[in-house]
Amino acid sequence: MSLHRLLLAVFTMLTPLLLADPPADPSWQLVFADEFTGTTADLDAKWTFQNGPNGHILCSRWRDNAALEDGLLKLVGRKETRAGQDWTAASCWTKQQFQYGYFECRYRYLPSTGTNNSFWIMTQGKPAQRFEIDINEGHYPNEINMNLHNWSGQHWAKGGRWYFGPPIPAPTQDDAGFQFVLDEPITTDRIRFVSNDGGPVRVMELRAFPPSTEGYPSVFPNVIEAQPDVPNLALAAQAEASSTLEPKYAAANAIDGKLGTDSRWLSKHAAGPHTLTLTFARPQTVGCLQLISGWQDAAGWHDIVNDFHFEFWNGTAWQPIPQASSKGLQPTHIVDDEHNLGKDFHVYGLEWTENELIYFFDGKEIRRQPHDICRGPAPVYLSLAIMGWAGPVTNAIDGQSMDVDYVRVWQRKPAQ
Ligand SMILES: [Ca+2]
Repeated sequence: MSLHRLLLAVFTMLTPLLLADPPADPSWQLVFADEFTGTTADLDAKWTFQNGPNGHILCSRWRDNAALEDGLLKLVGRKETRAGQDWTAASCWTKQQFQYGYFECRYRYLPSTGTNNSFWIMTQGKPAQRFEIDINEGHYPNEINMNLHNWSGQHWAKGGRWYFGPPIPAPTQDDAGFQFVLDEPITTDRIRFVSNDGGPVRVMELRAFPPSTEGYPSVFPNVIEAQPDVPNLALAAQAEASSTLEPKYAAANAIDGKLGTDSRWLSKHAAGPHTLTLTFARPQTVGCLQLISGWQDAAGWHDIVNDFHFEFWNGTAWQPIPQASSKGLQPTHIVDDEHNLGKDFHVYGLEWTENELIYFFDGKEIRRQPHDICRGPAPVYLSLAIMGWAGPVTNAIDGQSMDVDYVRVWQRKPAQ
């Protein structure tokens, strides 16, 4: 035995729970690899492609959207109408099937929100036990989603999210309060808050002020300096919400003049849009809107609304109010170039054993879950989806691609 192999054997014995680098670990053997060299026509030797629409996402997916270039498999998102959907992308799966092993893929996300960049495993046909292992349903810019789905009988899913990058500091009072001073005052009898966040959306207080040359009261009461005496028109309005989680979280709580966790409107758990409409007894001229969202405890502020804007009723239709909108989805972790999964390639891995799923990112374990359902053969999938629950879908997707450097699968050698 060479010194190298001896050292490797000792290392392997010392670290039985740590997955050693599979190519170097003699107990594993490579059973599948595609390095994506060659030409686009070569793809069909190892992969089968979807050709058709998808009911649950915004794109149809086609062989035409996959290409081999520069040693990469490119799954391309395009803004084009095909099979009744406004976007196209690509999805493929291996002709070979696998049961247990170590699965690894090096890839780079399509660099835009509104995309799902997936490396996953799912049974085909109707075996007795149907399951899906999402090694990563990756959402730009820095979110990794790992899910186990049971597709036999009653469906269930057990998942985990992991963000690449250090967490953003907890929100403060400054993050919970918003003020919008309008360049052009608006005269209307109805104003509404609209949020596309997933529910519950939380509004502790919503205020509307007439135009003032004195300034406006602070979003949070300031006890040191005198406040401008500008009336809050919302106090005399009626409030109506698209939904209410429970009676104690009624829409009226959002205009009662009270701050506090006990005086909030909460929408139901549901996808947006969620609306909170103020109706004035007669038309009012509004020069400033204030919003306080979320809730507060000793640890700070929580669940502040991300994605919202205001609209007014012009007598025939709802119109957006320029300036009165959020900046859009706020990341929960710091995303700089180093932590942007659409900028660089990273290695996503899974060790699948009879009883456990262990997820890896760049060789580091990031999640571990037991299972008792993934006990049959299944192919490996690579898929790009355009969809509405991974941030805004914009033209930035058009012509960009999820780029895959390789897929490799190892399995344990049979015991000697
Ligand atoms: Ca309130």
